[in-house]
Amino acid sequence: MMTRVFRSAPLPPLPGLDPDAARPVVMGIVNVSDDSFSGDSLKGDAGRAIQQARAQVAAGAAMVDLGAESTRPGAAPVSVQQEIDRLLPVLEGLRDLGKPVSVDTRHAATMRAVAAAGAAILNDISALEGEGSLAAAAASGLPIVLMHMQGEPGTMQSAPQYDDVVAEVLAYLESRIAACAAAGIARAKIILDPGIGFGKTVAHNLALLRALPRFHGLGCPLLIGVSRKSFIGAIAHEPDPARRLPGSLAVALHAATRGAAILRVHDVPETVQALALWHAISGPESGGNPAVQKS
Ligand code: 9MG
Repeated sequence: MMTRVFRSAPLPPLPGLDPDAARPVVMGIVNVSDDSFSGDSLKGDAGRAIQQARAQVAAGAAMVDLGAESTRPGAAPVSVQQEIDRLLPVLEGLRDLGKPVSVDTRHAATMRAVAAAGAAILNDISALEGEGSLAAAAASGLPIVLMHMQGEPGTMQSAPQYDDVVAEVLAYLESRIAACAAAGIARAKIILDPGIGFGKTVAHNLALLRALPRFHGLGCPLLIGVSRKSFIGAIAHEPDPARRLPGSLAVALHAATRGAAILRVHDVPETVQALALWHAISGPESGGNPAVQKS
């Protein structure tokens, strides 16, 4: 019998985080954009964002991801200055959080500003393809999330097309790791994300989720974001993103079983509880390694 081990590479060292944790860690989403697909926008209210991040950590989030630009198709554009103006007061208010604060941005100027203000991770849905982003990220010295996206947020869902979605996303991420290496960013600083829902049909998303073990071959930990996304709504016939928690948990546990290191979620306490049960049943104490599957 062949044993395939689906194991994530260790996370980059981050304050308050065990890089070899036996279960995925939860990244809580804190949205300070004007709108968001999931209905969780705090509309630039720094006080509420700080409160929400603290509540997420109290509920078991190992880190939070702060974003000020909506990626919802049709969302109003935000200038780089507006983005920085929304992010900095929140980062300032979270200096004593005790957990890493990731910032979701595609802009080099924002990367520089948030790195100076205490961000611990840069999460870029455009995988540092923006002008100056590779250099800004390298200069920050911070761990980076490189995500795959086909097209631009405004139009990415109009007609996504691939010959082989898994092969193409793998090749793209490998090419961005190489671009990072050329810019002086070591593989050990990189976290990879196949970009579920970013320029993908339902079938593309499902193919990528089935193929998650193949992404470990790239030698970096995996971040998976599926929380409340529209493919869950499409499969579950649930148009309201706020009512997609059951489907989000099902997919999160699928990703956990396949070695995801970070799960980016809206519903922190619920995901933490689901993972605790998953871990109690299948974790190392059970005699079975959750990251090992027999075939
Ligand atoms: C900002 N953002 C929204 N969805 C995301 C996802 O799935 N992954 C990452 N890395 N960022 C996301």
